[in-house]
Amino acid sequence: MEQGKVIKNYNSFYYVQDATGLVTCKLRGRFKKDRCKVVTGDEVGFSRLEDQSGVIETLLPRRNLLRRPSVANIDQVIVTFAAAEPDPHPLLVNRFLVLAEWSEIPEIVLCLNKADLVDSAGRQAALAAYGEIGYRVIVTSTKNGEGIDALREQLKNRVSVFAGPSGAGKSSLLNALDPALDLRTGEISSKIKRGRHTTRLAQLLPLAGGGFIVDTPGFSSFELEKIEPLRLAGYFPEFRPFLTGCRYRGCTHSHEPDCLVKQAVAEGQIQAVRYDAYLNILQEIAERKREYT
Ligand SMILES: Nc1nc2c(ncn2[C@@H]2O[C@H](COP(=O)(O)OP(=O)(O)OP(=O)(O)O)[C@@H](O)[C@H]2O)c(=O)[nH]1
Ligand SMILES: [Mg+2]
Ligand SMILES: [Zn+2]
Repeated sequence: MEQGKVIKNYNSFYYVQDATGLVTCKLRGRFKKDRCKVVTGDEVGFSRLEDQSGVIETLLPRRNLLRRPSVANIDQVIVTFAAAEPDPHPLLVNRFLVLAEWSEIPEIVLCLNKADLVDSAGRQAALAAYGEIGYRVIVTSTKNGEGIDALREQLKNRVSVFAGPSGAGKSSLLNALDPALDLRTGEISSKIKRGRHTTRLAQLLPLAGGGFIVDTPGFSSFELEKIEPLRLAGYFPEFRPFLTGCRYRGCTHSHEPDCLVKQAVAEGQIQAVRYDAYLNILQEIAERKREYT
């Protein structure tokens, strides 16, 4: 049996990349009744038919899985946001960060794009805020080329997903990295995006220098309701040192007295904007839970 990576899934066809090239595969029947879904990014074993097409026989264990779009085995997420136009929306950026942490993506990098639109004070503020948490921040501009080489280096030989608000410049960045990708840009209207022609087709696009990237549509809202409320704080890396030692076991770090997280916020060790994002998501999760139970 041969082995390869699913780079695209369209209707019932799976395009599997192996060392020799791209093989068009179908699924062995038993996958269908197992309700075991093969998604883009999966490593699979397949057998070859006479016409050189393939049949997927086995699904190898996944390292992680991102939902919407469904992509497996991601090495890193590049959370992209604009320094201006649209103005950065910290809650939205923080939601993307939580989504990536929850999905167990090994590396999370921020990309501050449209640096050409702000002065150095504007970019320093954004850099400091996220750098303090411990995330790497790459500052880019597709208009003057700043940071494109650094980004290309970060992507080399890895599977990277670009996520972030609509209009941040994700597709533009990918085109700047590799003009052969020729992705569509500038469509900010979300109405168009939800139209019937817009399949949320997640595709691994090979990069010229090695590696794959996934461009995602800039959804402005997504649900984090599957997160366990008591686990949420752990998805904020800078909260972790404060998570053991609150007075109450099962402290949600919201209303309880003698809470080390709240104390860290008061002392400036945790940024207020991050704590606000935490409370906001916590409330959303709690409401959903009530609806379902
Ligand atoms: N000034 C400036 N404009 C940029 C930059 N990068 C992209 N843009 C512009 O921002 C707009 C949106 O860019 P896209 O690449 O389509 O943004 P996106 O993140 O892919 O958006 P969605 O696909 O809707 O999620 C386009 O008009 C781009 O020309 C940049 O570095 N500086
Ligand atoms: Mg785009
Ligand atoms: Zn607490």
